[in-house]
Amino acid sequence: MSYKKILTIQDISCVGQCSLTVALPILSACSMETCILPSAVLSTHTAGFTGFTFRDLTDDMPAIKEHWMKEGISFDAIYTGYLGSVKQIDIVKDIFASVLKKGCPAIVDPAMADGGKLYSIFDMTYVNEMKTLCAQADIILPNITEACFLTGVEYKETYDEAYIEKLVAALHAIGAKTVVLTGVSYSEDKTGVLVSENGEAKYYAHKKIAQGCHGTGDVYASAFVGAFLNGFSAFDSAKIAADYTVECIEKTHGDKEHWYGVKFETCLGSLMKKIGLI
Ligand code: PXL
Repeated sequence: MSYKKILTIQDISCVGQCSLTVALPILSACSMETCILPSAVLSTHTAGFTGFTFRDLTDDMPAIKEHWMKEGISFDAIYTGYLGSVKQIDIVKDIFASVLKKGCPAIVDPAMADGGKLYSIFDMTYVNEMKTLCAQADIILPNITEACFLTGVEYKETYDEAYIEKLVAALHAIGAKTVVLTGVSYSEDKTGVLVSENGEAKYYAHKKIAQGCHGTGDVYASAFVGAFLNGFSAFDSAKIAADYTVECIEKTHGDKEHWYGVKFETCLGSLMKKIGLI
């Protein structure tokens, strides 16, 4: 496998184990050059902390891209997560068009919602703009809440396979090519991921750990991207990322002080083994 150069665009939450502080170490462990474009700098993430600072970096992004273009810098993949503003979504589309190598994947995690609700800084204008970014992506990784916001399908806590089929069809209808839908659970003790591409859907179920954890969406997406760029299929990458995320939750579960993220660093060796890097 050749040495790849990936760009990931998401915020820096200085404390909280999410977004870039998760993506950068995980992708580096997956043996690729990881370049970053921070969308915003926050003192902490926004889920559970109050009074966080927020420095929007939207206005810096076009000049950063222009400089890369002047230097002839381009990427083998671009992976986006939490973005700081509606305007940034347009800038990201321009970045896809100008510095992503031809035929290389644009991977979008529409990180904006969970548990039936949008994260605190987002509104429907942001959702509608995110829909247009997902339409340009090769792979999207929404959870069920995000999928419902993107498609207008009603959010449900309990559902059957027909509901998930309808949700996935609606995601493809907005233009998404490969859909990796996370948090799909048909029973009390299991959850899983559904991968739909080329008219075929495959489901992988794994253990559900009762307590919900922050930051697991970013751990999951980063591990998925790491495996995918190492040559695994979307479905095998989804399985590797799921098993790794479960291990991270298990390492964290039970530590009441550590409510804001998962101890993903303690399992990086295991992820590297699953990918065949060690
Ligand atoms: O993707 C999770 C995430 C990332 N970044 C920030 C967040 C959250 C979740 O709340 O607040 C700033």
